[in-house]
Amino acid sequence: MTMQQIEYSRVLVIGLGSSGVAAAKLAACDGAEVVVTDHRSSTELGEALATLPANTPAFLGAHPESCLADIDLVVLSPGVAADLPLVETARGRGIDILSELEFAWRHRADAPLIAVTGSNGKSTVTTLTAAILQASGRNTVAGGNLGPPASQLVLEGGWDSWVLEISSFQSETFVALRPQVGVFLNLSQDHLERHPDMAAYAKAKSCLFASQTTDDTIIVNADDPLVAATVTAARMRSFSVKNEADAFLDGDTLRLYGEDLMNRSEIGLAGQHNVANVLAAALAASELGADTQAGRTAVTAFSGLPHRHRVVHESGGVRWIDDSKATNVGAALAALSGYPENSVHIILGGLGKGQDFTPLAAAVAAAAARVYLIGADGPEIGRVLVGAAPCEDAKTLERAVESARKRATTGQYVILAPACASFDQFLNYPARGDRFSALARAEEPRSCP
Ligand code: UMA
Ligand code: ADP
Repeated sequence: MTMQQIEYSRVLVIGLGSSGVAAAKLAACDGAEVVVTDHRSSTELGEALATLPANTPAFLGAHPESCLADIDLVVLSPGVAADLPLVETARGRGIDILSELEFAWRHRADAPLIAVTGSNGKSTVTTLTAAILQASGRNTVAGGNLGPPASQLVLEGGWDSWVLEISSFQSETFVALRPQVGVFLNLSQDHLERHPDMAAYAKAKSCLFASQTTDDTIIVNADDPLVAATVTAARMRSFSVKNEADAFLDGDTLRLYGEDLMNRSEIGLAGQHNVANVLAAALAASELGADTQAGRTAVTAFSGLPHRHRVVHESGGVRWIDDSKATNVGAALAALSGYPENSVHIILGGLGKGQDFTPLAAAVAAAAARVYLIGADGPEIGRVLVGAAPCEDAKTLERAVESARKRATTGQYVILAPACASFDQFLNYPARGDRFSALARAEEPRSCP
């Protein structure tokens, strides 16, 4: 099998989550011999194994070196670290190594790709960009980090252009992936549990633009100096909510290349950050020929994705907002911005991923009536918020909601925007958000476990 610049006949796929399984199926469709490995056992993997092509050799429970025998390509799931010993061994032997996303892309390098990265807003911008292109009559699909995996999109086929959300886990091992349009939304601390420091995280993000040429476009946030300074050969287009740019907010009007796009009141999503997201999506879609009117219609119809700052309940004049996807400090700051002083009961905490929580203090002081701390790193957040607002170490979401219900009064908000990952107490962020919604809607106070 020959893909763009790589020939392979026997591939090892590491990790059997959604992307690994899709990559294994895609490799089998290529006619390659497929071998898989996962550090979970067959019992833990359960259904994932059943969905693999029949008789796929599987090394489970560990990653033994023997699984590299005769392998000429290794495909990495995003959750697999690039310095895993098995990957280092493969590298030492000169075996080609590709992330699942680049493996998929090499099957469809002919199709126009818009690739979206940044610390926050990727899923929103990816979804909106695809919606604008679809409204303009293009046969565009969306996927990548927000799912479905890129390999799954290739297997399904039937489209002519794609918009992929790219995480730093995916881009850090990019070799030649070259998006016709790259979008860089913003950069703030995240995933320091995986990347050794902020410089390494930023470098992993910038790999998305490294193979672009002067024929390609990079769309950058002019309001974020780190992003605006990205080094690339691609022609640069910029968006801003502060100053004039290719797409910018002019008073209450969003302008795209000097033309009126829409009034900000037509955007169905709250917050200045979502104005920035709309500007980025409009610019990106315009690179593939999107129609301005269709773009306006698509943006107006878009009511946001679940668990991203959505009102899930209202009772007694108190609004309950699920922003469980605010898994880093940058997103929690966006969640707090624009609320009046003393109006927000905010739930913070979970797994902090090595972040510095200090920037939260000013935003909490400006908007919060009270803070409810949960999870493993709740106490660490409490330490930086001393003096900013009254803090309560609720420990669990249940206790936090119960306490907030007693204290929040008409005109106030209870917001779950934890600035942390959820894995210490929940399966994932959607499970945390769903639990919050269920607790919010239960009018009777619940007893604590
Ligand atoms: N595994 C190993 N060895 C390792 C590490 C993991 O065998 O050293 C195995 C695990 O046992 C598990 C499998 O790998 O069976 C999991 O692989 P994965 O973590 O890559 O999970 P997938 O289900 O393939 O999901 C991945 C993304 N996950 C991560 O980046 C952690 C999903 O993003 C993405 O939706 C999916 O591919 C489709 O592209 C999730 C995510 O949390 C939502 N992303 C992070 C974020 O958004 O902040 C980056
Ligand atoms: P990502 O895919 O990068 O995680 P999402 O669109 O899923 O981005 O949003 C994740 C979180 O970030 C949510 O809490 C959302 O409200 C917030 N958010 C969305 N866009 C931005 C932005 N441009 N800047 C800061 N925070 C944002």
